[in-house]
Amino acid sequence: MRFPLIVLVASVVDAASIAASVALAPRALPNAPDGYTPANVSCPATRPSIRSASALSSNETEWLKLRRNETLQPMKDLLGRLNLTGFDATSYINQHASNVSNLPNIAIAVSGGGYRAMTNGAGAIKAFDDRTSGATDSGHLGGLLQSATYLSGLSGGGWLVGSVYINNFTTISDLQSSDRLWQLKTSILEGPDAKHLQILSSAKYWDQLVKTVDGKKDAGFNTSLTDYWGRALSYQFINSSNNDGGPDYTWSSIALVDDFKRGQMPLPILVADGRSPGELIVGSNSTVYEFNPWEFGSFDPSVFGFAPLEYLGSRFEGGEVSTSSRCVRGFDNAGFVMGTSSSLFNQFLLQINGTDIPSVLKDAFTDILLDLGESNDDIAVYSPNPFYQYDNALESFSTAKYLDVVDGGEDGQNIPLHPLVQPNRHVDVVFAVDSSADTKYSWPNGTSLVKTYERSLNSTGIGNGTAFPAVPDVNTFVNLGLSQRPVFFGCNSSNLTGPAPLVVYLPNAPYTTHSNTSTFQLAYENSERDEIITNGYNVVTRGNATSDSEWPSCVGCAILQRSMERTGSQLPDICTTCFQNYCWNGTVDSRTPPDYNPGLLLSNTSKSSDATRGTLEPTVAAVAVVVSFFMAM
Ligand SMILES: *[C@@H]1O[C@H](CO)[C@@H](O)[C@H](O)[C@H]1NC(C)=O
Ligand SMILES: *[C@@H]1O[C@H](CO)[C@@H](O)[C@H](O)[C@H]1NC(C)=O
Ligand SMILES: *[C@@H]1O[C@H](CO)[C@@H](O)[C@H](O)[C@H]1NC(C)=O
Ligand SMILES: *[C@@H]1O[C@H](CO)[C@@H](O)[C@H](O)[C@H]1NC(C)=O
Ligand SMILES: *[C@@H]1O[C@H](CO)[C@@H](O)[C@H](O)[C@H]1NC(C)=O
Ligand SMILES: *[C@@H]1O[C@H](CO)[C@@H](O)[C@H](O)[C@H]1NC(C)=O
Ligand SMILES: *[C@@H]1O[C@H](CO)[C@@H](O)[C@H](O)[C@H]1NC(C)=O
Ligand SMILES: *[C@@H]1O[C@H](CO)[C@@H](O)[C@H](O)[C@H]1NC(C)=O
Ligand SMILES: *[C@@H]1O[C@H](CO)[C@@H](O)[C@H](O)[C@H]1NC(C)=O
Ligand SMILES: *[C@@H]1O[C@H](CO)[C@@H](O)[C@H](O)[C@H]1NC(C)=O
Ligand SMILES: *[C@@H]1O[C@H](CO)[C@@H](O)[C@H](O)[C@H]1NC(C)=O
Ligand SMILES: CC(=O)N[C@H]1CO[C@H](CO)[C@@H](O)[C@@H]1O
Repeated sequence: MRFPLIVLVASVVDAASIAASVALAPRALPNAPDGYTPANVSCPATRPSIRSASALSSNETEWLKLRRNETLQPMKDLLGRLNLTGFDATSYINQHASNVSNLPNIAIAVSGGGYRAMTNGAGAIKAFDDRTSGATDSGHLGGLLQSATYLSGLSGGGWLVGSVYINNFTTISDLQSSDRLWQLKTSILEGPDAKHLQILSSAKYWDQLVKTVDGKKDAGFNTSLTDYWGRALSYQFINSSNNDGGPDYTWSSIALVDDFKRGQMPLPILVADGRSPGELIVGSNSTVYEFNPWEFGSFDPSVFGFAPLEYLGSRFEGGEVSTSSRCVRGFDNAGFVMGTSSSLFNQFLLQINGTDIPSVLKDAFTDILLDLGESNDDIAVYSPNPFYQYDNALESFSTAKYLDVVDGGEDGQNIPLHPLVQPNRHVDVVFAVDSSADTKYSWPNGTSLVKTYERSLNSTGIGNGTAFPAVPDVNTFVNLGLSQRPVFFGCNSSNLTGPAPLVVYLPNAPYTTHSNTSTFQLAYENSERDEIITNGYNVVTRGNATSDSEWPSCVGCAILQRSMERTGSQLPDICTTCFQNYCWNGTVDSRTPPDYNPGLLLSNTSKSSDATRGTLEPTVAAVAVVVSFFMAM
């Protein structure tokens, strides 16, 4: 009953603000009871409770039946387009459709890295989306998104996933042509481009923003910098018709959208890390949390439980909301969830001494850091802790009154692979888009994969039964060019320590533009934004197969490998060449490489090497504004 009512409310809101209407209709749903402020509501008949992470939720299990079926036609179409000579995609899929679990189970993961990651990742999603004009032409990869079961994002990659899902599974092209969303010309610290929209001045923006957070604070909830950060992000990523950053949009409302309920889009998952009290640097033994549309929680042994996302903020004790308590809704604000996954302000602060900025600013920042550190105010506070006195959780988690949750990349696993290597999810292949800034000039060097691999080695501890393909050290990545072109890891499933997906590593590289902007560059002209998106398109398609005409076929081989192994089928002939060219074969070269500073890979007319993107100029401006923001508080 609730769903139709909500739709009604949404359309009333829309009608009231037709003047501000744009091409993108607002979705998921503005269904929070009191805007940004979490509010008491009556508990549903089945009171919300914490469940063990030993299985998938019944919600996900039921939904997967629909989704896996929905991927079959897109997969036939995609594989049919990938020039897999001698392979009949339709008959293979039809032959196994009665047992869908035999067919490929595809996931896509988009890494963190601020706006660089959002835009480079957007290029990947644009290329994978069969709704993008031209994306189903020969040499392209459109339809991979429609074939995927899961889409995970973290930090800047989470902004991308959030922008798509909160706005009704919109396309990247529509986000690019929107006059309200993804407007990065003015930095988030100034707010939406007032001159352009004539709606909101910076002062008004900050006023609105602070008031909404005050509402949460006044209602008795702990707030932190992440609340402000998440509110600010929302003005760029949520197309609320009131131009108020959609304070009433929840992440859990994604589960209520009709197309999602019918399994017509992949399952979106955002990742964040846990940080122990008093800890400043997140170790690789951190707890990795996920937000899916139904739940918040972790498969890690430290928590090993999931809370119903819609009722986060309720007072759980021992896994139950006591009959004397009311339930709370509206805590899982969509911007707050995106902000949690990207609470990079503390990373930012931690790196301040390594930058060239004037010492005056450094000192100011160090003071702020001390203040924030002392009150633990530089993280997202999840209070009350849903895992309070929850039996499965470790004592340090089950006794905490609140959880500290931080940017999903802080443990070094900057690609959100954790949800996708859970054995219960049975993922066959992950397309892992890496926009990390590992090297001096802000290119990836495989660090993220190394971290995830290392974590999996402690299978009885923090790895908790997960497996991951072997990957080489970061020096090898650079020396062998494995961070400059796609590489497959885990091609040979018999060389794994347990069931694990084949990983198609897609590192950011300069195909048509230098897409290595600083993580802390906060303002982008639309032209620069769009060039990086196009570059990302070229990264995953290898320049629409101009760098290697066999690349599309090789993507097909990666998709099919695990499935054909299960069904005892023979891979198409071309896969032999593909695996020779793209599978890492165990070779290492661990010598320290020279600085990695590649020139453009596709254009011969353009300037040679342009390292300026890696310098810290934009940071100075950003820091100055951030300082004034902190000072103003
Ligand atoms: C959301 O998108 C779907 C598919 O494009 C469309 O049918 C539906 O009308 C859209 N919903 C809203 C509220 O715009
Ligand atoms: C999730 O599953 C539970 C139990 O089956 C059900 O009560 C609930 O409505 C489901 N949630 C959503 C959003 O569909
Ligand atoms: C599977 O998906 C197809 C295409 O969307 C649909 O027609 C069919 O009813 C679905 N089957 C099941 C069992 O859901
Ligand atoms: C398809 O593959 C064949 C053999 O591998 C090759 O000769 C042909 O050029 C490819 N076609 C396209 C459109 O890439
Ligand atoms: C992670 O390791 C650090 C340092 O060894 C330790 O202090 C901390 O308790 C560990 N955390 C967990 C959750 O095991
Ligand atoms: C930066 O360095 C100074 C001097 O070494 C130190 O006092 C300060 O705590 C450092 N600040 C940060 C943010 O690490
Ligand atoms: C790789 O990246 C890490 C940071 O993620 C950095 O510390 C290391 O120096 C880099 N190494 C190379 C060879 O690029
Ligand atoms: C494995 O994980 C456990 C629990 O998190 C920890 O106590 C142990 O030190 C870890 N072992 C290694 C080799 O990292
Ligand atoms: C690949 O196709 C996309 C989308 O049509 C286009 O923007 C891009 O320029 C193409 N890349 C190359 C190298 O032609
Ligand atoms: C393994 O790959 C390296 C390059 O990465 C290549 O030089 C070597 O010949 C390959 N070895 C085999 C056995 O294919
Ligand atoms: C095979 O597994 C071993 C042991 O985990 C590892 O050292 C090696 O690099 C793996 N080879 C490949 C090609 O993944
Ligand atoms: C496979 C595996 O090791 N699973 C463990 C994960 O952690 C929980 C909680 O500690 C254990 O109960 C599982 O056995």
